[in-house]
Amino acid sequence: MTVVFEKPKALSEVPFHYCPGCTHGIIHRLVAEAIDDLNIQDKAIGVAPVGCSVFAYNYFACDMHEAAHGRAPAVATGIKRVLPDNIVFTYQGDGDLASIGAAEIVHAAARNENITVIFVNNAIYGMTGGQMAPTTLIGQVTTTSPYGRDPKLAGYPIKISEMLATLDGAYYVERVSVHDVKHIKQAKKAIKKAFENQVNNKGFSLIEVLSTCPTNWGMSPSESLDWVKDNMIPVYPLGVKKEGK
Ligand SMILES: Cc1ncc(C[n+]2csc(CCOP(=O)(O)OP(=O)(O)O)c2C)c(N)n1
Ligand code: SF4
Repeated sequence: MTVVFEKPKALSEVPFHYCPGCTHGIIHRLVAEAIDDLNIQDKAIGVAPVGCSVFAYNYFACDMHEAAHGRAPAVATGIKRVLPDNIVFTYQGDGDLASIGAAEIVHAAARNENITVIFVNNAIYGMTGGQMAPTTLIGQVTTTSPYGRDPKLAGYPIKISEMLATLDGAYYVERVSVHDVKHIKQAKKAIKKAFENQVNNKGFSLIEVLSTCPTNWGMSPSESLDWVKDNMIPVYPLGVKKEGK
């Protein structure tokens, strides 16, 4: 019988703990498929964050290192500099990367560290119960913005990809989404390219992936996919923000 679908080798035999409809699982799969396609499982080292993806170290079948809140790019920098022949990636949520870790990501990009960053933007702090994140949309209701995010009080959403694309050091920055099959395929290409760049010593690559949090958005899985399409993409337009120096 022809095998038409199988689990990537770079994913462990461990069931995900993610909520139904959460697209963290799809993004994990795309990362693992990229590792398989490039045949780099033996030399891949991932850095896991805080947030719902904290257990990434259980899911990726490669060496993994845990980092404190936001510090994954700094930890990845250290690992890559000591082990330059390894392929080092971080997997971080928006609370992790755009809030407490804002300095780490800016400076890793500015230094053109030869690492791959997977930035999962679900516009909310998922794990801790749905508080406002730097990426929360204007008017979006969260547990800490019960009347909707008001820019007068809480500022505007931070467009990390556009911001990093202004840095001379950043090599490749692209925003993708996983709300439907067409976009999942595009996301797969971008994630693979971000790893390929590191293999080819091109430098810092970051893929921002628009993701869902049905639990804290208070929506069904299918409503949350529509919400990404209708509400997030207009604020966070997809596409390559920077490629090459
Ligand atoms: C130093 C530190 N401060 C705060 C926390 C609490 N904390 C854990 S996860 C999290 C938010 C994570 O949100 P995000 O990165 O968006 O990931 P998601 O859960 O949405 O995937 C926070 C604030 C922590 N673990 N460590
Ligand atoms: S709380 Fe949100 S981000 Fe976390 S696993 Fe559930 S749906 Fe995903």
